[in-house]
Amino acid sequence: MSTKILKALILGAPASGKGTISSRIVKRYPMVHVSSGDKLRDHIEKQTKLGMEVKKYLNEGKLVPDEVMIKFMITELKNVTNKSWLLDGFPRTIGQANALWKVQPVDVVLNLVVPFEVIIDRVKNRWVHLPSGRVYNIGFNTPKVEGLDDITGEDLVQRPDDKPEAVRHRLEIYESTTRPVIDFYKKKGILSKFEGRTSDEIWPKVVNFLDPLFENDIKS
Ligand code: G5P
Ligand code: MG
Repeated sequence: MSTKILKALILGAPASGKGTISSRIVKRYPMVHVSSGDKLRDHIEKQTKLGMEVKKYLNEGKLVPDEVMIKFMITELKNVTNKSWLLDGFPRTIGQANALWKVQPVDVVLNLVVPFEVIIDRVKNRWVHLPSGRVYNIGFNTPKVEGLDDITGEDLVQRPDDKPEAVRHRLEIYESTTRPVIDFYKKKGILSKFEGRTSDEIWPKVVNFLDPLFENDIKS
């Protein structure tokens, strides 16, 4: 058993590898991965009321308004009881960071730093399995059968917001809106930076950081 429940965030520009690193983290440590983007895409796929409301924002690479996001994500987090969690994609604005801090102060923040030119190249080759959020990248983690999810055999799709103009927009928003969130956690003294051009380069640094926090609770 862990000595305590760890509340962690993973931050980083669009396509910096948050989803990729998070899936490795939850394989190795007893944590629940809560990705705002995966959850929103699932709502869009299922055509729920929330899904219909947020679809246009995601497709254009714009942020969903704070009031919608805060209510949604804080409810999602309440469903994770007695387990360490890893939040991915939320908070993304100072308003969201303040709202989260009031209800759930976090313990550690992992900030992934990948050069923008690497990111722009990467998104062209990304394919996702919408129901699970599993991501593939041709040449990096290519699916066993082209266009199909390895586990379920269901179709993979490309994200509408991976179109070059939407990616550019997402990177601009990241610079202007999410950068202050990084400073917010830096000031709290809980931000750790993990730098690299590939997820394989970043991963051992994450392991070095998290292993001591989980001690006897490492799964693989
Ligand atoms: P998301 O879903 O949070 P982003 O833009 O923050 O979207 P994204 O695109 O999901 O982040 P990621 O999770 O950081 O990227 O990266 P990833 O999926 O693991 O990796 C990207 C690609 O690179 C994959 O194909 C992967 O296989 C590949 N890859 C990884 N490592 C390597 C490597 O080393 N080499 C190579 N070659 N490839 C690699 O948010 C989406 C939208 O939802 C809304 C917004 O509209 C947002 O734009 N939203 C919110 N709006 C407001 N507030 C919030 N809090 C919101 N959260 C979501
Ligand atoms: Mg992601």
